Amino acid sequence: MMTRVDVFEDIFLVFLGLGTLVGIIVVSYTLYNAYKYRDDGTRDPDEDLPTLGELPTGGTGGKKLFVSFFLSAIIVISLVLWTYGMLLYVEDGPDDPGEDAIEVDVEGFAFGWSFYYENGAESSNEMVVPVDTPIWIEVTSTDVWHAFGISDKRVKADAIPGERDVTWFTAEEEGEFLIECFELCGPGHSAMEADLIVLSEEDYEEWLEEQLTLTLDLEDADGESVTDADNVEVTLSSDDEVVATYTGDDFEDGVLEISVEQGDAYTLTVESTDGSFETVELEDVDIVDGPSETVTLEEPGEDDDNGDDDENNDETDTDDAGGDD
Ligand SMILES: [Cu+2]
Repeated sequence: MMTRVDVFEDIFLVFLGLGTLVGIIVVSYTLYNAYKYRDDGTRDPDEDLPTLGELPTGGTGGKKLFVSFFLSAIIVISLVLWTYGMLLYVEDGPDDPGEDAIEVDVEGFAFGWSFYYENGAESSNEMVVPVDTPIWIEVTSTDVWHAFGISDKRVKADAIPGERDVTWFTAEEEGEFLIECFELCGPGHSAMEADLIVLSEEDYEEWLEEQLTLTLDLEDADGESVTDADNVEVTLSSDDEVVATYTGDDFEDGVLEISVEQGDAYTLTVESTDGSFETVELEDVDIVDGPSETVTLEEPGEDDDNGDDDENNDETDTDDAGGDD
């Protein structure tokens, strides 16, 4: 499969090669004639030499002129057609949209980038993609004009509020590459960078799964970790429909890992099976970028005195700096 990098490399090499060739021919022919018609002091003073500004007349009917014009035309026209064909390929991408192609929505903001994946996962300032897979990106902005670019992959797309610029690229090797903003957008422009992280197919799947996993930690009223979760029942629901339930057995050392198929905002309920603590309900828990939550279990009755207090205490999102919309 031909990547964008291959296309632009080819165009560059062909133009460089032809330019060099034409340059060599023109300069050599000029030097040759300069030497051939040099003034070596043996000229007949009566010879009819042209004077400065005089146009040549007669001769071979402009044969040389015609040949050079014809050759130039062939070269220029074939270059235009060939380059145009290559750029059409860059526009359309490989087998649009391609079976295993991946779509990522890119959102620029002053001053950074957010990435949204098909299964609802999200990441900020790091774009994670699998190797050897066509990646289609849809780029937009939430505030002012930006331009999304990955020089290494020859990618550039406008990021304009209300508009979506679609383009693609394929990463041929694993590694980290620099994403930059290419539109002067404000005082933070030059630092408006993100990482393109290219992983193997398996590592990419694993990363996606991690994004859609919530780590739930329990602690008691004193802030001590609860390791014995036998009497705990956790319910995950979305739009009032129960997605999954977990019991004490699903905890490991007091920590529960909840994985979902689709990244979204979920409601999380932590209940006691024996009434030893108050039920805790967390609403709008975003499982999109590998968040973690710590839930404080209060003994029943305590709640009456400081009811408003614990609602705020319950939610500690350690992994989601700036991720809230
Ligand atoms: Cu910018």
